[in-house]
This record gives sequence, C-alpha cells and structure tokens, in this order.
Amino acid sequence: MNRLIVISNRVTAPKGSTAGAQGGLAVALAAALRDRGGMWFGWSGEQTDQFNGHINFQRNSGVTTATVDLEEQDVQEYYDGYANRTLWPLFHYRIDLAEYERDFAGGYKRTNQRFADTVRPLIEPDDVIWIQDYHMFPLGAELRARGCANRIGFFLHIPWPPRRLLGTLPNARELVESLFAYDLIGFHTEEWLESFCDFARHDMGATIEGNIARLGDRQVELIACPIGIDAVEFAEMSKSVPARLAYRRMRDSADGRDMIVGVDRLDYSKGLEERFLGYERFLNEHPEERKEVFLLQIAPPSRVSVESYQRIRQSLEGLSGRINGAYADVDWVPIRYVNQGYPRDHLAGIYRAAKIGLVTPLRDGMNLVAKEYVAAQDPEDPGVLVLSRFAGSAEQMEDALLVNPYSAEEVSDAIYQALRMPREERVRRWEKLMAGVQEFDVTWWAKTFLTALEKSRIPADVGS
Ligand code: ADQ
Repeated sequence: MNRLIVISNRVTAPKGSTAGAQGGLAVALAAALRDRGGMWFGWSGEQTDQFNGHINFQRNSGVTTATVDLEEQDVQEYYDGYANRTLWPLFHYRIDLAEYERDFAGGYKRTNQRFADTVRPLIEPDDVIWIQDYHMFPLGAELRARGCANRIGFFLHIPWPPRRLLGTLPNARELVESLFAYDLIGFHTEEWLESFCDFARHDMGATIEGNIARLGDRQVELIACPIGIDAVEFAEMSKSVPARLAYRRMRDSADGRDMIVGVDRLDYSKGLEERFLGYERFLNEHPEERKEVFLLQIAPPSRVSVESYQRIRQSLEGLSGRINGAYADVDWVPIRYVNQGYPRDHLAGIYRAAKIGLVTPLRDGMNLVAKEYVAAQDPEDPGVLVLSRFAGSAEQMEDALLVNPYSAEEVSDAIYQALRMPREERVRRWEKLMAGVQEFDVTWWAKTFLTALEKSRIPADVGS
C-alpha cells in the first residue's frame, strides 16, 4: 500500500492512548496513517518572527506529524484573513460578512506556497496525498508547479456556495481553476457537489460528464462522501464512568424537567440566535410547558480575534439575558448558556441526558453534533433529534425532525412535537438514524475517499 500524506491547516493526531478524547476526524486519519505509514503535515498553531520552513517531526501512537510555524503576517492574512474572514462567511452564504481584501488573498497564496515549499521534499514518488479543507484550496496546484506527479485528493469540509454568491469573490475563477490540479475532490453532499459543477460549467466553461469535470487539458473526479463519527466508540463512551457522572449531574440539576441541548462552536453559521428565538417562541406559545423544560446551550468561543465572532457573542449574551429576564422564575431559568468546552466523554453523558438535541445551523457542511447526539442515546428511551434542513447531515438523517432554522414557528413546533413524541415513535426514528450513523462512520468516510483516490487517474500534465 502506498504511503499517505495528510495535509491540513492544523494537525491533531492523537497523543495518548484514549482515542475517544480526540475528534473523530483525527482518529480516522490517524488510523489510515498507521495502516499505510506516511505523515500528517500542517501548521503547528505557533508563530515565529520570520518564516524559516523548519519542520518539527513528532511520533505519537504510531503516527508521524510534521508541523511548521508561521509568521504573524501569515496568520493574520491567511488564517484570520482569507480563510476565516473571506472564505468561511462566503461559503456559508454570508456575503454580508465576507471581507474581500487583496492582502488577505496575497497572504493566502503566499502561505500555501510556503506549505508547498516545505512539504515538497518530504513527498516520495508513490505517496498518495490528501489535502483537507478551504485553508488549502491552491495547495495541489502549488505542488504540481513543483513537479509533484502524485495522486492528490482534496476534501472540502464546508458547503460549496451557489454560483452567484461565489461570483462575488474576486479571483473566484482562479481559485476554482486551481482545483483542477487535483485528481479527486470530495464534498459532504450531492448538493455541494452540484453547486461546484454549476460554477465550473457556467462560469468556467468546464464540461461535466458523470462524476468527471474537464477544463482544458485537466480533469478532476468528484465524489460526494459524507463524513461520519466513530459511532461505536462514541456509543461506548456514553456509558463510561465520566459520561455517567455527567449524565447524573444533568439529571439531578434538571430536577425532573426535560432538557433540550445545543452544542456548537460559537459561530454565526450555527444559527444560535435563531435557535434562541425559536425556543422563546415555544415558551411564548406554550405557557403550560414553561417550567417543564430548559435549554442547555454549550458554545465555546472560537476565532475570537475576528470581529464578526465578537459581535455574535455579544448578541447571544444580550439575547439569552433578555429571554431569561423575561421568563425566568425564582426556581427556574429557561436558558443555561455556557461558553466552555467539555471533554468528549462528558459531552456524551450530557447528550444522553437530553430529551431533545437541537441542531439548527443556518448552513453547515455536515454537522457532527447531530450524529454524536444520536450515538449517545439510550436505545430503550432515546431522545429526539431536531435538525436543520440546511445542515449537510440532513441529507442522511431524514428520520430527525427536520426544520427550517430561519422559522421560529417551525423550531417551536418541532420542540413541542419532540416533547410529546410517544416512546415507540422515538425508538423507531432513533433506530433508523443510528443505523445510518453506524454504517457511514468516519472509517467508512476515509476508506471510501482513499479508495476512490487510488482508482483515479495519474495526472497527464504536471508542472504547467
Ligand atoms: P465544525 O464547524 O467545527 O466542523 P461540527 O461538525 O459540528 O462543526 O463539529 C464540531 C465538533 O466539536 C464536534 O465533534 C463536537 O462534539 C465538538 N464540540 C463542539 N462544542 C464542543 C464543546 N463545548 N465541548 C467539546 N466539544 C465540542 C467543520 C464543518 C462541519 C463538518 C466538520 C467535519 O463546519 O460542517 O461536519 O468540519 O467535516
């Protein structure tokens, strides 16, 4: 089997023996790396005065990681700038928040060139290369320009925007053209894949036949390959001692009330404001339910140096404060709003204690919280997943209560329906959801993508 080189912005290979303490993605990629040998390359997360291309190699649990430090300007323009202020909002349909700055675009290109210069000497002729996510769109083309003829795959973890939105990005065509350097591009859903084809066809003049897109003398294969979680492991984790303790803590503090849970990075794409408003609507429309439920929203801050993230945080503080002020009683608070992260095993216990998992992003590439919530449930008495139709996971999770997250009425109705749902129906829905979560787990995802990449053609034209 050929060696595998995984390249992503941040490298999160497992450090200790408890794989469950890490995210599913890290677990799956680390497993593939252990099977095949190779390494995981990316940014260390550290800054240095001047970029020097020094690689820090480490070996943990059978996985080699290779990381480089970036200089401050790279971090500002490439990571905080183009990745998080330009591409992230645009690809989540928020052109109102997208900032188009030449410096960001320049820093993004420069940093990808630096990654290419640094990793190129580590690549052997038979290695298979797998690049992850929107931080690194042009990396494949940069490697080709350095004579790399290997199979190179790319996976996009976020949505692909509609062509009219993407058209607002200066140099959108250049960015998309660079993607034709890959042999295979993976998306979570058919919808994102079709949006890509739409732009490639209408704005670039590419031809699409089956799952192959052609542009000039280049061709790239496309695949919809939804990521999953490590389902068996997560279900096991929900029965662990820390999970049981977290479960007990929640049940005791709930004092007989039903808990609704939301768990998200604090990000405007996750629809947290709309979720609070939908819940407020529910409280308003069903006064008799008021003291029977509460919403636990766990939202650790992310990307704190970006202004739009500071604004959403302020707005949520205001909103939760207002709703609590309006509805709380001396012995009940409607929203418990918590800004910290929890270990995954605690989270599993919290999910299991919740009657409803409320997952209502406005746009999400996939959304793994929906899958984790399902995997953590008690098969005899499972909770109900309320899921946004605009999450990639909705394509696979039709047995959830699917809602339009922009409609406070729909969110309110779904909460009411979920609270009233008879146990038989909960079990029936959960069994179907769980079967999907188990079958299409994260190992399936990595295998499916890598198998397709192995089968894809060797590029004909390298170095142009
Ligand atoms: P994210 O936007 O980060 O990922 P998501 O898929 O929900 O979104 O993954 C979040 C992960 O962080 C989950 O595993 C969750 O358990 C964990 N997490 C969230 N809040 C936490 C907390 N308070 N404490 C501990 N852990 C917490 C991006 C895309 C998604 C896509 C993934 C994977 O935006 O659409 O599903 O990549 O491709």
